[in-house]
Amino acid sequence: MHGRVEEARALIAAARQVVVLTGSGISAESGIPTFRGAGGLWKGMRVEDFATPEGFNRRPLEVWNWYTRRRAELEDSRPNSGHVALAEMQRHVEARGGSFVLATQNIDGLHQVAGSTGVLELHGTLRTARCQACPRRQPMPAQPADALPPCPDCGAPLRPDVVWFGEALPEDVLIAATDAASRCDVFVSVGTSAVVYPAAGLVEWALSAGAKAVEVNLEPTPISRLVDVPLHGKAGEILPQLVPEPSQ
Ligand code: BJW
Ligand code: ZN
Repeated sequence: MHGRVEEARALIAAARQVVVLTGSGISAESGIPTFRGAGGLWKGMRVEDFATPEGFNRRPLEVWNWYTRRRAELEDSRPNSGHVALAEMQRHVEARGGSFVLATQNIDGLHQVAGSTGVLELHGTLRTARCQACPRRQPMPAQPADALPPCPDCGAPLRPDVVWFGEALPEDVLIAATDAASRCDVFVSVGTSAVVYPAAGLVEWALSAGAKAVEVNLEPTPISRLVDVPLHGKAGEILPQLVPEPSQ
């Protein structure tokens, strides 16, 4: 494992363009549950009820309040050493004139709190709600509601500003992530089961453009056999070891 960590660090230290894709595993050490697997957010729940537009249309208030509860839990969450390492990695790559793009499937905003900039939020954000009818966005409340709040501009009901199954990802964000993946030298996948598309396809864009790929995940995933350097362990322990030394 040690040698493989060195190998990954050397790839990142030499890269001109680095793309990192993160998933819920990077926030697990901040106390935010992942989705799948034992102890996951969806354990005992039907995904179709809470993560699809149909589920929201069937039981809007129940889904809305599931998100207000998650918003409230975020108040006590802080970035962990994995988030901090990625912010440092960005500063390092940019300081030597390279480009660094961080695309995340997470809606918790912890990368930005840790200091990452230009983060591409592929699945939206828990920090805002949006109107179902007009462009209005406003802070997502952390208190449960008795009725779905109306949009102050047009009166239509608000919804969480996230991307559910069957919905398109924000077009500009997806284009930016795909472009960056297709141009990078090194692609790093962190804390994701790599099963949800189109995010899970970004590594394939990178590999087919000739990039080297690194995976940091607690357990093997469908992309483990595709990547050059699979690293299995906690993101909060491995990522700090991948940040190049200041002189590198
Ligand atoms: C650690 C760790 C530690 C733990 N350190 N690691 C058939 C084939 C292909 C695609 C499809 C298909 N049928 C349908 C589709 C499309 C569908 C899809 O991909 N489905 C698959 C599941 C089959 N995709 C979509 O619908 C997307 N939209 C789309 O395709 O639109 C097309 C379209 C175009 C034009 C018009 C209309 C439509 C949208 C996907 C949206 C996903 N949304 C969610 C919910 C967001 C809001 C919320 O948070 O509530 O996003 S679902 C959920 O999964 C969430 C996550 O971002 C996403 C990914 O999960 P993630 O982050 O990977 O979490 P886990 O739990 O799965 O994995 C965590 C990993 O971390 C594990 O491996 C652990 O081991 C590891 N770990 N601790 C390191 N300390
Ligand atoms: Zn509105």
